[in-house]
Amino acid sequence: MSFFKNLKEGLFKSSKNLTEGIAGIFTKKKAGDDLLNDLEDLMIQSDFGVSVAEKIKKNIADKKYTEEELQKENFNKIFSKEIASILKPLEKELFNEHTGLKTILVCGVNGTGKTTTIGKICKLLNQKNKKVVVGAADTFRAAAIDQLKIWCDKTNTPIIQSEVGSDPASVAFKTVEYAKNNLLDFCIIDTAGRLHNKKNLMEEFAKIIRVIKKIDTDAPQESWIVLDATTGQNAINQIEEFKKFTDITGIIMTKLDGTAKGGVLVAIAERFNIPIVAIGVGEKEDDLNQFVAEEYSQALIQ
Ligand SMILES: Nc1nc2c(ncn2[C@@H]2O[C@H](COP(=O)(O)OP(=O)(O)O)[C@@H](O)[C@H]2O)c(=O)[nH]1
Ligand SMILES: [Mg+2]
Repeated sequence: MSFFKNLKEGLFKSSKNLTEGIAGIFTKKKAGDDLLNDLEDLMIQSDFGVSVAEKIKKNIADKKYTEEELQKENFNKIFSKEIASILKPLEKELFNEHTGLKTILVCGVNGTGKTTTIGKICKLLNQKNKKVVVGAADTFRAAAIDQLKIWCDKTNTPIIQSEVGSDPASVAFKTVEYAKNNLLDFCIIDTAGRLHNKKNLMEEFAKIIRVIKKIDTDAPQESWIVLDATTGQNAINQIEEFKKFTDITGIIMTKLDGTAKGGVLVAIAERFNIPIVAIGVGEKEDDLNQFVAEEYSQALIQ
């Protein structure tokens, strides 16, 4: 499997940015504090966030490397290890073993990649011979339902849908009901790109959760938020809003292929302590990777 290669390609923009940035720091032949201050600046520019940048700077300083150890050749490795150590506790299996039905509610604002990601997940589950149903609870646009239907057809996944404008909570209810009656393994619910500043939309989101609990009191077992890496720090506000309605149990960050600021994932992980379940590095069906801290850090700093 070319998993790692693909990830390196997917994170190319970010890794180029960081690698060049680090090379730039070293051309100035700086050592010690100067070097670490420059690294901190580079990290902040690359959306790692001030808190992560400070933490990594301090961690490296505390280790009291000799000038020799802090040579350019070793530096990438030292830096990438520090990033991995922040991310490691946030690793989470995309599909850990479970018994019974697992309902996954997929949330996030418009255009972050929810529907595409669900399609990719269906393909993975199909390969694992898992029994899945998908609910088209984004009923606001016909195109949203059609788009999900295309993915489901491609992956032989049953879909529960209703006409445009119908109640999303009712679609979600029927989907969980179908999953329960047919003894399925997974029930995945696609939701509308709820603008978090439109209160009525958020209320509908809360209603979906209320209604599916009538069938399964433990549902949703997972609430995953899909975040678009190219929106940078804005993703932080999105988590804050959705957290008010559901316990977010996982983050999926998409479009990491489209940004040079892949550090934003580290900023978010550190800030919220929410596990990262997967990362999207392209539009195609195979462009979804399980999140592994070391692999991500190594791909980020090559
Ligand atoms: N480059 C890239 N594009 C993506 C990725 N994930 C989704 N997209 C694209 O983002 C756009 C919005 O995706 P969609 O799934 O419709 O978002 P939704 O509104 O959250 O359901 C589509 O053009 C997708 O092809 C990704 O990981 N990388
Ligand atoms: Mg969608």
